[in-house]
Amino acid sequence: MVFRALGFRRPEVDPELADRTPPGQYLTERWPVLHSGSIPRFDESLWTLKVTGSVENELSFGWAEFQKLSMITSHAAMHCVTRWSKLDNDWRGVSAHELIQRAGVKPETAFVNFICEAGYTTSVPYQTFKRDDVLLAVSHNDERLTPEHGFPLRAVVPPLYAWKSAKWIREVRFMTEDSLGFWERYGYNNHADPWQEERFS
Ligand SMILES: Nc1nc2c(c(=O)[nH]1)N[C@H]1C(S)=C(S)[C@@H](COP(=O)(O)O)O[C@H]1N2
Ligand SMILES: [Mo]
Repeated sequence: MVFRALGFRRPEVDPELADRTPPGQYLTERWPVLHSGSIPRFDESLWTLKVTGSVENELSFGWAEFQKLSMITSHAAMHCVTRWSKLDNDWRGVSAHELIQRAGVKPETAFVNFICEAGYTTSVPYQTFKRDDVLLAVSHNDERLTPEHGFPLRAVVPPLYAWKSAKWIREVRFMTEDSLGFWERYGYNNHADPWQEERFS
């Protein structure tokens, strides 16, 4: 089948890999590129990351400023709804916790919207965003993100299908109610748990 020809492996060959691979997924060592639209150009003088919505302090970071925030590493798998999974990624970036603390997220917050270049959006429950492994990443496996993988900044939400890991993010908006994102409006499942195979709604 075509997946195997492209270097995708069935995880069943190795129980240890099978345990880490959600149902219906194939493993790849390469890193496929997947997105709608074209790769945005980065202009350091115009770029900002905004933190808005149900917070005590709305924030806006320039690129240099953002680099000075303390960073964490998150070791995680990546699962695309088109059935490829890439295990063992080391992401480095600013943790969700760091943004939550700096912005002072209000108690009524229930969802987090990621707003990206060219209008791409997606959202996650605040409960998920608060996890220790969620971050806004600037690098992958010790190398700065490449433009096709989200440079300068992407969200990484390991427990959910990868369309929730928004590339080229420009705003994190805390919300009291949910708002459907780009792929979710096309019928992708808004819960997006790969272990439950929540692919489409
Ligand atoms: N801005 C933006 N981010 C996006 C997407 C997109 O279309 N636009 N696609 C998502 C999907 S469906 C996947 S699988 C991952 C793929 O990330 P990668 O190209 O780095 O592998 O990016 C996600 N982030
Ligand atoms: Mo995807």
